[in-house]
Amino acid sequence: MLIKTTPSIPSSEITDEKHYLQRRDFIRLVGGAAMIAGAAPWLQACAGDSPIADFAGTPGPAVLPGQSPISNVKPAVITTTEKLNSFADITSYNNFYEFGMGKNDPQRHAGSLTTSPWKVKIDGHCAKPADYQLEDLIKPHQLEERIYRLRCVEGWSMVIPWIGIPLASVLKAVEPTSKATFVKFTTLHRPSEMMGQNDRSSLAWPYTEGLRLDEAMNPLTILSVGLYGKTLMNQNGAPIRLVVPWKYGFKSIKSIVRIELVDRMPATAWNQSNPEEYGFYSNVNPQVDHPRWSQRTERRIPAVFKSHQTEMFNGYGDQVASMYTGMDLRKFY
Ligand SMILES: Nc1nc2c(c(=O)[nH]1)N[C@H]1C(S)=C(S)[C@@H](COP(=O)(O)O)O[C@H]1N2
Ligand SMILES: [Mo]
Repeated sequence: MLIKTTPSIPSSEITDEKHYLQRRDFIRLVGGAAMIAGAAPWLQACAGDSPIADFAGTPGPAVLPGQSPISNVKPAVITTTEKLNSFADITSYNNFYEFGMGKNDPQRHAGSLTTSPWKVKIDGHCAKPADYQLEDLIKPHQLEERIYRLRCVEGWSMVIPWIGIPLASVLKAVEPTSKATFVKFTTLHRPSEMMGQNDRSSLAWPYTEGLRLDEAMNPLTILSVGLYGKTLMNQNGAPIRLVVPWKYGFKSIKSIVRIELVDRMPATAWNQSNPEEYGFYSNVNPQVDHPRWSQRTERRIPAVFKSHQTEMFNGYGDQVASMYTGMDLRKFY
């Protein structure tokens, strides 16, 4: 599948906030035109194939300790015109059990994690397995901004302007063989810096996740290295994490050190810890309640009440539903 592009806008037109807002309007118009043509209306980038020099994604607050600015980002693929969550929301209300189970624990404790140098091993059923330094993994690929909803299985959600690269480009570079049918992801295991990993009662460490190969290759699936124009804060999964916007948030594994092409469905952290409540697929689905709560609605942070209707596939059905034909949407997977 291709992400459709339209002619590029000179960077001179998009560097300040006023023009940035105009660009958002432009994207909406492009979306309307594409709908008439029958293409996926919302999966539209407004840059050409070449990066826009110095564009860094949606402007955020000044660079904080531990962050670096990002440039040469392909402007947003707009999937939603909903209001973005603030940088403060996105970096203070987190799930990252390696740093504790409270929502504010990751912000308070994740600073202890050393994220540079960082290596990512990509191996398993592929012709060109590699041990990458993070920079070498990212460099050959075009950074893009992706504004996605994130829906946690707990019933809260946010809208986040991620910066990342398509996982498909990274996997193609290692040339998966015909045996590769699933992809397994593993988080760093370093109890000396991730104090939650000393707590054996929460999850089996290191945290692992998995996707079917076609899910991993879907153009919506990205490896994110930043948001709001800067590198990720540790609490969001620095320096590199998965983002799979049509699945519950726990599939979007943080601080990845290994990506393995495998030939069977891998064990995954939440499914292992409680298979009755957390499936492998875990596609966002308002029709299938969690055993302990409804999934019909969600609380959009920072709201206190559940006032948003949860959408099938988190609203990304146009792009992903065809991967699940034959699956009964009323069932738990
Ligand atoms: N390694 C690791 N990855 C993780 C988690 C975790 O505890 N450990 N929590 C998951 C859950 S439940 C959610 S909702 C998202 C939250 O991402 P955010 O904190 O960046 O919003 O990260 C996911 N990735
Ligand atoms: Mo979550």
